Amino acid sequence: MTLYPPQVKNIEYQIESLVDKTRRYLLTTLGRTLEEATDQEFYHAFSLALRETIMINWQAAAHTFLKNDVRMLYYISLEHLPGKILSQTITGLQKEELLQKVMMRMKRAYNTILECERDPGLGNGGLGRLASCFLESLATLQYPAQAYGLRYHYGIFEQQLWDGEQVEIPDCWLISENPWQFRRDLRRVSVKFGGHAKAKANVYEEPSYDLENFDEVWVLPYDVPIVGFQTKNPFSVLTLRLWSTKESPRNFHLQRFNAGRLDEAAENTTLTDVLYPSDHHETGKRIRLKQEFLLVSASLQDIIRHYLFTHDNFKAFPDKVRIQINDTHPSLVIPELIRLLTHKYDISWQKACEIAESCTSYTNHTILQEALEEWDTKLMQTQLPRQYEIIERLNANFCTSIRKTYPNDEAKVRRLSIIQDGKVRMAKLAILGSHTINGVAQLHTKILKEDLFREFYDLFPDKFSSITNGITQRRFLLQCNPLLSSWITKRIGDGWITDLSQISKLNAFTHDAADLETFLAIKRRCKENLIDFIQENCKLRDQKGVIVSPPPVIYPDSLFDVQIKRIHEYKRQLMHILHLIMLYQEMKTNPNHERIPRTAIFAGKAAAQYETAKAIIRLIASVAHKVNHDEDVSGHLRILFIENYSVTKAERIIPAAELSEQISTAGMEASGTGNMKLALNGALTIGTEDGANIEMRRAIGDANWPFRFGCTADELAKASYSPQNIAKEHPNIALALETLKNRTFARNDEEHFLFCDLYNRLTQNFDRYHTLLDLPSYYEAQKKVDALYQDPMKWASCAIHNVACMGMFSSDRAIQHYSKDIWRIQPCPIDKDILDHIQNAYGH
Ligand code: 26V
Repeated sequence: MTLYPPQVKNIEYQIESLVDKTRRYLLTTLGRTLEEATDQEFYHAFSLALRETIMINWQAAAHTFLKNDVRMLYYISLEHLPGKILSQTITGLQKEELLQKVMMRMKRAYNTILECERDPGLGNGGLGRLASCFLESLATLQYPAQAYGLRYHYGIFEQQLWDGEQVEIPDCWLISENPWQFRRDLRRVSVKFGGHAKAKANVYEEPSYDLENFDEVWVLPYDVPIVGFQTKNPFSVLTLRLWSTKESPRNFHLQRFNAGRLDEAAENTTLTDVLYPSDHHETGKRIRLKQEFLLVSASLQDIIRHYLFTHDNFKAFPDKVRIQINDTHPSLVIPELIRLLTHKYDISWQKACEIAESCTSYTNHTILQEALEEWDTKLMQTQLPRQYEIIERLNANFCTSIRKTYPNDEAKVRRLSIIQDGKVRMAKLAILGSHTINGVAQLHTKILKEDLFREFYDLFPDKFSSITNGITQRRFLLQCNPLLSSWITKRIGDGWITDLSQISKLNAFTHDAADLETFLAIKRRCKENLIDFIQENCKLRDQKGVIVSPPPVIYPDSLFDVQIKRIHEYKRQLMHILHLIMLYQEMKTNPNHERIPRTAIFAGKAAAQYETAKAIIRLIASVAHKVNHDEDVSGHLRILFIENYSVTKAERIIPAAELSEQISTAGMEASGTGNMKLALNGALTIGTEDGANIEMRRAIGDANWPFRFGCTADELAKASYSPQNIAKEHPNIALALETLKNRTFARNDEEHFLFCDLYNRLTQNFDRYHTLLDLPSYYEAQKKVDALYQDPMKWASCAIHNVACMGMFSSDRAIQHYSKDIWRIQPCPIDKDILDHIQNAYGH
């Protein structure tokens, strides 16, 4: 009997079957009856029941990759932000309606149950979310791939605002048992730290290193299923394998404990405890280095084990394995792979270097100097003596080759050297050791080639490539915005879900009044939904964190002006709030003003030690407090800061956004991906010429990109300006700046001190973010926002046009580009015989 295409059992049967399974899991796994089960327990049992649906395809996909002996992609990343796994699974299976019926029958509220899952906050921001969009696209496009990461016990902190001050609360996402993780005891590996590297010769008489007196750590993987969207083929399921040192009792050092060295005793059990704030400057973090190596070493052992399952030598290894290094964090893959090949598998140094280069490629995600990773040589020598020896040797050979090409230019050798001033420069290691380095938007890649890594580009021009980021339209339109999605599908069919280029067909619907009105009505509904969410979930806290007051009343007719992203000086939330102060003053001084009503919505976390970013949050909160309590502007201006931004919060806010703030200093935002998510949901962008904004503008066309402002990166490179002159020429800017000093918003001495510091950063010292230089043109662009918003039909037409031009910003396009040009991998749909076989043996 062939079960493919899957038997379409009638809906009623499917509902009953899930109801049945959920009940059974409630009883057999949780020991509860349906009537007494809490929502959390119900969520758990329901997830276990739904999980059954994907297990067969998960196994079948893995077996298919093995049977076909395909080239596999391994995406290694210290960060992953997948969002809720249950919602992703439901979207992939396209079972939303059915599952709503199941829950209705079991008397549970669908959204409440979905909310029970905690977001795995295993990342800081853009880089982690990109990894998750990519994995979802890889699964949907049925590529043979697997991702690796760490299972941090505490993900990114939970952010609360206590009377405007960010407070970090530990993120205990594992507090209830997680039904979407599979502990794989069989795949446990050991990773070695410290000790002494003892040189010995390998079979080629080359140096290789034994390790003595090392510290051994056991690492256990937990697998998370990532379900691809079901197309004409059976849906694929890929694995996100997360390593943990927590659950291996052998990692605890009893001898150290008995000697009273408690911290040391527990160090290895706690290695994967916390996510580091990689978006903030940090030096000399021993545990972070151990985390990076742990991820690299465990993943490589796993990759090699997988390869050796179907091979008995390494000849085919460079053909079968592709490893993507997500930023430099996993770049120790290069020395560790060389070490394993030369030491454990008797491959010559030369050959091992070639294999490592063929297999690895590296994505750079930031050009900020202070963000480039470097490790103290001493620390690396102590923790990873063998890998350090290999890096030294790689570097020595590299320096020799530079000297050959550029004799008598020792300064150049120093600049290119991987080891410089007692530090290992990880980006240089990644460029040298891998076959491709890519930037994440065109401008970003240009800066990499012409500026940051210019001398590497001179040496290896063919290694550089540009692939603009993308986002998955399944999560960030289909799933989060059902109203807009179904309107789009009604208009152009559902092809856009798996081929976003088809969204261009929407261009035919930018003129008809009925369409424009429908679009406006949908946006309005989305805004009302967000207002309901805010009223319910965004109550304000006092200085002790106690909830004391409801959020302000928000008017659905006002323009929803949204800036949602990490708080960083280069992203210029400070410029945004200065503009709101200017608006406030304008409204106060001129009661007959004609400014449109606005609701400004901020969300985003500041790194815990990033004082300036925290001061910016404080300023936003204080301005919000004053403005929201001022009767004179009520109905015209509201300012909100939504706590604890996350993937799930993004899904709530994005559909309601009308104006998307993408206002970074030109040249500083590598790409941005929130810009794409907001535009895809019908927000218009007010933006600088930075990152992917530039490509979005080109795709959309200048006529429908009306709010461009600010200096370009080239202009900024030459710019010099005097903040004092800007203040003189623009009295409204001067007045807004004054409020930072004159206690207009500061509610106590501490705030006064912090806001004065912000004032000084903008005016006294050289502001590397050029905030005041761009403020006048930002102000003018915001005036254009007002003008266009007063003509809703025109606004709607422009917004639909923006949505229609977002086709190329799907992560499907990005993944196809990586697959073709960097990884050279082919899709590998599930083998029907394998699927049948597993289904016959295990299906019902
Ligand atoms: C790191 C650091 C560390 C030192 C202090 C300043 C600083 C600022 C930023 C970062 C960024 C860390 C890497 C990252 O998340 N990059 C983001 O990657 C996204 C995906 O490619 C991209 O869309 C964002 O523009 C980029 O900021």
